[in-house]
Amino acid sequence: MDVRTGFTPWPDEVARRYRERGLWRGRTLGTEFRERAERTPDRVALIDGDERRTYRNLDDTADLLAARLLGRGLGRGDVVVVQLPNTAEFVILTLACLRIGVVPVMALTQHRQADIRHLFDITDARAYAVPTRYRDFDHLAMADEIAARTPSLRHVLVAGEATPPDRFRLAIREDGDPTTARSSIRPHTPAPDDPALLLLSGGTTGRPKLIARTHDDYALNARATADVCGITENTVYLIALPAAHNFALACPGILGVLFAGGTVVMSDSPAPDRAFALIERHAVTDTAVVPAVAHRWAEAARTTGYDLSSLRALAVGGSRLAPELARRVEPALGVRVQQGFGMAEGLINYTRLDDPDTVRHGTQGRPVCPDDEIRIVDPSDRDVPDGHTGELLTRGPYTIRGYYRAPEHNARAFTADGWYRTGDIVRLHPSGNLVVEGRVKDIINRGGEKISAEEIENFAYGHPAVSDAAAVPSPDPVLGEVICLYIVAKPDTEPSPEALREHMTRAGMAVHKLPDVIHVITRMPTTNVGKIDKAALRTDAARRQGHAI
Ligand code: J2J
Repeated sequence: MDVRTGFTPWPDEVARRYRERGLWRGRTLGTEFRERAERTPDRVALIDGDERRTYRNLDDTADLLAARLLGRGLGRGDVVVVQLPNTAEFVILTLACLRIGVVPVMALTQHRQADIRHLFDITDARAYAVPTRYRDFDHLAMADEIAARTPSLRHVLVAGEATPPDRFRLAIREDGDPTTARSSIRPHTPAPDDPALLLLSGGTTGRPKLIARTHDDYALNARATADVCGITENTVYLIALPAAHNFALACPGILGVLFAGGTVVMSDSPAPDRAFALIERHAVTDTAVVPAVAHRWAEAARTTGYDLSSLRALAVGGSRLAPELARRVEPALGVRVQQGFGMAEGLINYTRLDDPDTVRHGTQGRPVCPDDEIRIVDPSDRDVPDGHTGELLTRGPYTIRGYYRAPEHNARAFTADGWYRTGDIVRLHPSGNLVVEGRVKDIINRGGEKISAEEIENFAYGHPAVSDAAAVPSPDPVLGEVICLYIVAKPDTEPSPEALREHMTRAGMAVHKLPDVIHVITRMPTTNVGKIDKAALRTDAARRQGHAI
C-alpha cells in the first residue's frame, strides 16, 4: 500500500493560501538540500567522529545511496523503518530517502520488538535500517526475528562494519559515479505535498501514533526554526539528542542547519564528557537539549576543564524547564538559553534570543511562524480569558490535520475544523509567550521522552498475575518525571517488580518505557464513578519519592 493512503491533507483552500504566502515553496526536502549544496559545495556539512563531509560529498553520497535504493526496487511511496543512532549514516540515509520519495519512519534505538512490529503493521514498510549492535543490543538479530514474521519487509539495511553477505548492506562509503546516480534518480523526485517522513508521537493511547510530515510543511518547519535560532553558514550545531526526534531533526536540528549551510556535528550521547569534548574540538556554537541534560551540563561544567567558549545558544525543550534552572544554566555554560516548546505534530514555540530575562527564563516561547494559529480553551472548547489556563489547540502550515492511518483517534485528537488538541495546559503570559502549566493527556514525560500510560498498563496486563495496573508520573529531580507503575495482584499470586520488568522486556517493550518504580498494592484507589483515581496515585508516588507536589 502506498504511504499516501491514510494521510490527511490540508483543505485545498488552506493549502492554496500557504502556497500563495510563500510558506510552502513547492520544493522537496531533497531539493532544498541540493540547492544549498550547490551554493556552498566546499563547506563542511557533517562531522561524525573523525569523518568530515563537505556539502558536495554529502550530496553525492546521498545520491549514490538513493540510486542503490532504487536499484533494489524501493521508490516513491515505499516506507523504511529507520532505527539508527546519531551517525553520519542516519543523515545520509535520510537524505537519500527524501530524494526519491522513500519515506523513513523515525524509530528510536531504544525501541524493541513490540514497537517496531507495530510500525511495520501500520506502514507495511519494505525496508528496515539498523546498526549491527548498539549499546550491547544485537539489532541485527532483532531485524532477523522481525523479518521472519513480516511479509512486507524485503530489505534490511545495515549500517556499520561486518555484515553477512545475504543482506542488503547499507553501503554508504563505497565509491561510484555521482553523475550517473544523479541522472538515474532525477525522474523519481517526489511531489512536494507528498508525505516525506513519519515521526512517532508520544501518544496518549495504547500504541504510538505516526505523524506524516510533507516536504512542503517540514521544509517550513526547518526554515522557520532556523531563522528564530539565528542559524547561518557559520553555525556549528551539535546533535546531542536522538536524531530521530523532531527537535533534533528539524527544529532547527539537522535539516535546519543543513539548509542554512552550517555544520552538523553528531554526538552519540548527551553525556557531558562526550558532548563537551565535541564542543571544544569543533568549536560548536549551538545545540539543543532537554532540561534533564541542561541540568547535568550545568553541574558538570563546574568541574570539567573543557573550553565551551564557542557555545552561543542552548535550546532547551521537550519538558518543563524550571526558571531557576534556566537562570543557572546561562552563566554556568556561558550561553543564552532559548526555550523550545514543540511537538512532532507541528507547532513549535521558541523564546527569542533577544527577549528579556523574564521571558527567556520564565516562558516557553511563542510560535515560530506568523501563520501558526493558537487557541487556549476550557473543557467545552470555549476560549478562556487572557492569562487564564486552558488546553492549547493549534492549526497551521506545518501542523498535521490527522495522525497517519488513525481515523478513530483523529476524531478525538482534532476538532471538526482542524484544530489539533495538544493535551497541554498553557497560559498566555502578558508578553505574548506561552507558559506550559500541565497537561490533560495521560502520558509520562520522562526526561523529554513521552510515554503513554495506557501502553505501560497494557504491557502489565500481559502478565498473568496482574489484576489491576496504573502508570503515573513520579517526580524526579533530574529527569523531571519517571515512570511509576502500581499493580494489584490476582489472588494467591505475588509478582515481584523484577518478574514484572522481566516479563515486559520479554514482551518486547522499549527500553525507555520500562517502569522505573513498581509498587504492588492491595487495592487501587477509585474515584466516585469507580475509575482508577490517578490523581491519588500521583500524590502517593510523589510522597513515596519524598517530594511534595
Ligand atoms: C513543557 N512541555 C513540553 C516544554 C515539549 C522542540 C521542543 C520539544 C519537542 C517535543 C519538539 C515542552 N515544556 N518546553 O518536537 O521540536 C511536551 C508537551 C508537548 C510534547 C511534545 C521540538 N516541550 N513539551 O518534545 O513530540 O507536552 O516534541 O505536547 O516529543 O512535549 O513532545 P514531542
